[in-house]
Amino acid sequence: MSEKVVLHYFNGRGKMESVRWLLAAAGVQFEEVFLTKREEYEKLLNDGALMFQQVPLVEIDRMQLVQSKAILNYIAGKYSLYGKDLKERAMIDMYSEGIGDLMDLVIMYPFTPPENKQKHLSNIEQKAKDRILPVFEKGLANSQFLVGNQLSRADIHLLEVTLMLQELLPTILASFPKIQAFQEKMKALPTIGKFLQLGSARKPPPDEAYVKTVKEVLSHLFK
Ligand SMILES: N[C@@H](CCC(=O)N[C@@H](CS)C(=O)NCC(=O)O)C(=O)O
Repeated sequence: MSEKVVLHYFNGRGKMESVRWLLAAAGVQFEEVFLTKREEYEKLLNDGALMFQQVPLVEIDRMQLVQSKAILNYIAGKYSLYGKDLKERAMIDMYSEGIGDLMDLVIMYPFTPPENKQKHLSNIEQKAKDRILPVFEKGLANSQFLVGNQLSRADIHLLEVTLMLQELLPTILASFPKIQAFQEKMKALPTIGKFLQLGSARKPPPDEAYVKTVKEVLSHLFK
C-alpha cells in the first residue's frame, strides 16, 4: 500500500505547482494543507518541519522534504521521470534548470509592483523567445520527448511553463511549431489530460487574494 503524500503550501500557483504537475503525471494521489494564517506557518516552524524556514513542504515516505528542487528530484526519481542513466539525468537537469529560470520569473510576476509589471513582462518575453524556447524547439526537432524515448520531468516542466507563458503572452509560441505540436501530444496523455480538465487540480493563475495571503503569512518578508 502506498503511503500518503501531503503537500503544505499557499493555495495558489507558486513553487509547489511543478510538484503537483509531477505527481499528477505519475498518477499519484496527494492531500493538501493550505497555509492561510501566520500562526499556521509558525506552527510548522515550531514543529521543526521547515529546515530553512521556508515552504513548500512535502511529507512523503516518512520524510519532511523542503527545497522545491530536492522535492522535484525525489519525486522524479521515485516515479521514473528521471531518465534511464546518469547522462540522461544530467540532460534532464539542464533542461529543467533552464525552464526553472523562466518559471521563477513567471511566479514572481504577480508580486511585481504595478509600475514594474510591464518591464517584468518584457523581460519574461525576451528571455523566453531568445534564450529558452529556441533550445526546446531544437530539442524536439526529431523526437517526441526531450530526453531518450520516454517521458521525463523535463517534458512535464516544459508543458507547464509554456502554458503559463501563453496565459501572459498568448502568441508567444507562434514561431515555435515543434513546441506547439509537443503541447498537443502531452495534453493527450491520460494523466496530464485529466490534470488539465476544467475544475481539475491544476491551480488557476495567481490572483490578488493569493498574493495577499502570501504577504500576510510571510509578513517578515514584506515589511
Ligand atoms: N529555495 C526554496 C525557496 C522557497 C521559498 O522562497 N519559499 C518562500 C515562500 S514561496 C518562503 O517560505 N519564504 C519564507 C522565508 O524565506 O522566510 C525552494 O525552492 O523551495
